[in-house]
Parts: sequence; C-alpha cells; structure tokens
Amino acid sequence: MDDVAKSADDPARLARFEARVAREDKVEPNDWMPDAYRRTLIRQISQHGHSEIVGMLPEGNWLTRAPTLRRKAILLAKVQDEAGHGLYLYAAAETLGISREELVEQLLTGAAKYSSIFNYPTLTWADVGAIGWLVDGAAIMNQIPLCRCSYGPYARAMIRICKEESFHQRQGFEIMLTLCRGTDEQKAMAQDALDRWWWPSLMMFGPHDSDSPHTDNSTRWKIKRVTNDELRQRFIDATVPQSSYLGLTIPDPKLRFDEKTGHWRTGEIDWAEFRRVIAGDGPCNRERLADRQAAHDDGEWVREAALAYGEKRRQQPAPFESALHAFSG
Ligand code: BYC
Repeated sequence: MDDVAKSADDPARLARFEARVAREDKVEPNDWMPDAYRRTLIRQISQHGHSEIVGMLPEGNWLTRAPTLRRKAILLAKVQDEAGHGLYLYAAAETLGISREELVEQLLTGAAKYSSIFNYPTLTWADVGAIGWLVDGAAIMNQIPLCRCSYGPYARAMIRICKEESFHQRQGFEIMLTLCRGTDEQKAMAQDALDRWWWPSLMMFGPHDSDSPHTDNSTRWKIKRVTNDELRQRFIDATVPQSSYLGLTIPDPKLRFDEKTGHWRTGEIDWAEFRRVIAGDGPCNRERLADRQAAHDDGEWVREAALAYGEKRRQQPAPFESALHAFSG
C-alpha cells in the first residue's frame, strides 16, 4: 500500500487537492495538503538544502589553493551561492512546519541524507572543474523541472538556484577546457578528474525508476516531473559530446551510441557503492560531517550575537512610537 492509500486524510479533501494539482495550481504554505505530500516535500527539500550546505566543503577545500586570483574570486562566489541556495531551501522547508534548528540537527546527527556526490574527495584543481561541469551539470538537469514543482515556495526558490547553477556549470567546463588546452600534465589531470567524478555524477540522479520508492507519489503530485532514469539519460546524452569536445574519454568501456533510439548507452552503475555511500560509508562521509559540525560550533558566537541583537531591537520601541514619544515628551 502506498502513502496515499494509507493516508488518514479526508477523501473529499484529498480529491479536491489532487484536482487542484492536476490543474497546475500552485500549493501554498497555508493551503490544506495531505500529510504524505508535506512529508515528502520536507524530506526532499531538506535533503536538497543539506546537499547545498555540505556541497560547499569539497570545493571550499580549494579556495586557498586556487591557481590565480581570478579563479579564487570565481570559486569564492560559487561557494557563497551554494550557501545561499541552502538558505533558500531551508526557508522553503520551514514553510512546511519544520524549524531551522531541527533541520540543522538532522544534518549534524546524520538523521537526514544529503547527496551522495559530496562524499568524494577533491584531490586536484581539476576536481573543481569536474564538479562544476559534471555535478552542477547534473544538478541543473535535475532541478530545471523542479522550477515547475507543485509546491510554490520550492518552485520559486528553484528558479533563482537554476540561474546560478548554470553559471557554475559554465565555469567548471571552462576550467576543464583550459586544462585540456594546456600541457600534457594538465590534460592528464582533467582526465583523472573525469575518471573519478563520472560514475558518482550518474548516481546523483538516484536509483533506477524500478527501485525508486518515492517516484510514483512524487510524480502524481507533480513534485517530480521527470523520473530518475529519464533525467540521467538526458545528462548522459548532453555530456558525452562535451567530453569529446574536450578530447577526454568517458571511463566506461561499454559506452556506445544506440542508433535506433538516438541515445548514449552506458555500462551498469555500481549500486553497491551508491548504497554504501548513502549509508554513511563513502570515502569522505565522516570528514564532511565533522567539518560541518566544526563550522557549526565555530559559528555559535555569531548566532548568539544575532539573537542578542534581535532581542535588543524587540525591546526598543518601534521608530514611529519613539518619534511620537519625543514629540509628546
Ligand atoms: N544521494 O525514491 P528515490 C546540489 C535517496 S545537487 C543520497 O528516487 P526521490 C549541489 C532518496 O533520498 C544534489 N541519497 O527518492 C550541486 C531516498 O532516500 P529516503 C542535491 C539519494 O526523493 C552542485 C532513496 O534514495 N539535489 O545540491 O524521489 C553544487 C530512494 O530514492 C540519492 C537534490 O536534492 C543521492 N544521490 O528522488 C552544490 C535535488 N538519490 O529519503 C550543491 C532534489 C536518491 O527514502 N531532489 N537518494 O531515505 C531530488 O530530485 C530527488 O530527491 C532525488 C531522489 C532525485 C535526489
């Protein structure tokens, strides 16, 4: 039995809700919604927000070692964008009734997931290029359809996020192009980064549709517009020609172009690796959570100062009242 069938929601209300979603009306925070719809959105939006926050770490690793001032300024802007994406997404999740404190706690205790992709190391500068090209490229492919998600606050947050992701993807491709047009050593570094990031990027789209427990409900409610396998295929079809343009080789001996369908076909993804990484046993899971915890602890004085400032402002009379007070006094 799926979540909808198990739902204790009033059937008439549920039918009205589903008709509304079918008409493409946006669902807003104060509207009635089935519990399972709310839970799915909190799960997906918070996992997405956590991914943006943890996603700052692998690239942040190269901020102090970027090869030029220009590269450093660009990378700094990109990492800041990701912090902003995390905050828009946390704000969107908060409209569904979960607090920021709960969200942060779920991330830090490991109770909530974030994307598997961020549990891999960034060993060379070329990894920053590969992340932009492949990881942000996969993110855009997955997120453009989310701009039409049925839940208004998530859909609106995604519009701005996608515009910024598109800049991120281009800067990554441009790093790869520069390396591929450079020395043999630089090109080898770009190939090595592609070798290590290709398969994890394909895993970003999630399990095959046949193994994806959430796809049916999410598609029915227009949270997901396109399935995991369809999006993965779109990404592969867009990326294989880009890799040829760079003069790089996709690390998959089974990769072939299927003339009949017009799609690139890959070998099988290592799903055992995917399951290991999302269960917390990837190459960098522990390091990422420890770094995130340290950043959270280091930021405690900022949170305390912001709260104290907010409290002080609350105790002060509003500007209009104090002007009135001065006038009458
Ligand atoms: N990693 O039924 P399914 C970014 C989980 S981009 C970890 O298909 P759903 C960024 C899934 O959560 C990355 N877990 O689920 C880019 C579920 O577990 P639970 C983030 C994964 O939700 C560049 C289970 O597997 N993007 O942030 O229908 C720079 C079954 O899966 C993964 C988003 O989050 C994975 N790769 O579909 C910086 C986009 N894949 O909850 C930052 C929004 C699956 O049952 N999210 N799982 O324990 C989505 O589009 C969907 O949630 C997914 C999964 C396609 C990811």
